[in-house]
Amino acid sequence: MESASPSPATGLDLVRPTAVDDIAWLHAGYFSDDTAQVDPAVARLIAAEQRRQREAVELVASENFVSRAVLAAQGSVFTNKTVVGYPGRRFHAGAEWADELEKLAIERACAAFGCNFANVQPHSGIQANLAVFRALLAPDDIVLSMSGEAGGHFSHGGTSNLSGTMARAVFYGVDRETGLIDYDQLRALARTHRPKLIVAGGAAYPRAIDFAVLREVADEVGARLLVDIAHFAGLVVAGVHPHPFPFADIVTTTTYKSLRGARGGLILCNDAELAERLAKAASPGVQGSPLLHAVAAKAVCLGEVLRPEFVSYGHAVLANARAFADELMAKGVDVLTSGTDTPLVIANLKSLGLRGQALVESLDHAGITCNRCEIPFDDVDPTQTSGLRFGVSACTTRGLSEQQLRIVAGWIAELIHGHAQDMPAIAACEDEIRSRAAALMTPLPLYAPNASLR
Ligand code: DSN
Repeated sequence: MESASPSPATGLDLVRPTAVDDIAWLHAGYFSDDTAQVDPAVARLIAAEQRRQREAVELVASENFVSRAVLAAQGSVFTNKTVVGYPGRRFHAGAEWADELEKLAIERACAAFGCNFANVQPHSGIQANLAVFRALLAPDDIVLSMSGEAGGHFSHGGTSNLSGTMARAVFYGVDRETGLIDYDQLRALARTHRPKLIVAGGAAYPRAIDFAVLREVADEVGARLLVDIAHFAGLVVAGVHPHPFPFADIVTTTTYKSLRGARGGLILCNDAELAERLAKAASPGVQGSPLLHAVAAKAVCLGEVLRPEFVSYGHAVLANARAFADELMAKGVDVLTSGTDTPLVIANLKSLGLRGQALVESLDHAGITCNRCEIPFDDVDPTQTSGLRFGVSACTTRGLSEQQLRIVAGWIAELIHGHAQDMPAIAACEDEIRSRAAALMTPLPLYAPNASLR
């Protein structure tokens, strides 16, 4: 008689409840404890940064305060998922929710910017610009971009950046008197150099750009037009700044400045063939797996910018920037172009003989954060500069009004003039302004101090 054969191994006999404590390679609380419980050293730094953000007048132009929902999406389990490729054509399996997520972010980006195609994968604005360069240019091609001292960005062909090796850059600038783009020079350079790509936008140009003129020049010389709207994307969405479409072939932006979202970049266009080239250039061209947690946060941000409150925000940012610029000028501080059409305000310290970097440090001591910036025709070492760049996107999110920004501009002017006059008690002045800044900012809305951000 044959013996009974053993039942096939299903593995189910191995199923048993397992506690984290039973897994030797996981520390206690691996799936449950937050940073404060697991890593007090990092938690202390997060708490300190949170306090700094609450108390300082945040005027760094490339910053903002994301919503709690964006912050939570950024910290979501999508950080665990790896995909390469695009929705419906991924290299890794298990991508169904990642696909849904990315499609949602794309749909919202297209709705926000009124375009047909959006790539939401770039890790940053620079990755977005590198993808455009990779898609359109060969190393011997000419790209015509705004110079850094005129307010352009180094990822538009600057020698310090990879983009500078991807094409030969020729730079246009601004008019010495008005500080506005010198469109005649731009046209003449385009005719001479026949660029394959013309780039507009940047990091420190405060005025609206004449996109129609750029389109005309691009058409005349057979170039594509890229507009990098990183600093004023939020104003475009809110309808308080001229729209780069339909003039631009491609628009790039970061998502964390006036757009008030997660850190990252977007590439936008209207042409299917171009969109496909840009997709390949973005991934695998210049990056691999997208940061899906950032894509999740971008999706939330792009949902927020479609809400009516965001239109109010755009109006408030522009009004605040203009009030801030007006007050600086009223208090004797030169402002480039005598105003702004964006969240940016650039102070020109040249006539006062001051250096931007020294003022950045002094203002930081005084609880007001900003950064130095080159100004057109600056002859000062770029690590020092004659300019200060301010942006009001972040403090507008916290609720600062035009009147309050005028007060802040007055404090800044006080400190600038103190330096210009070699005021002996400058440290006391910084301390005094710091306490005023904290008194102004601390009561304003921000994440609850005890919220689980750690
Ligand atoms: N591009 C840098 C800036 O404008 O500050 C970082 O976003």
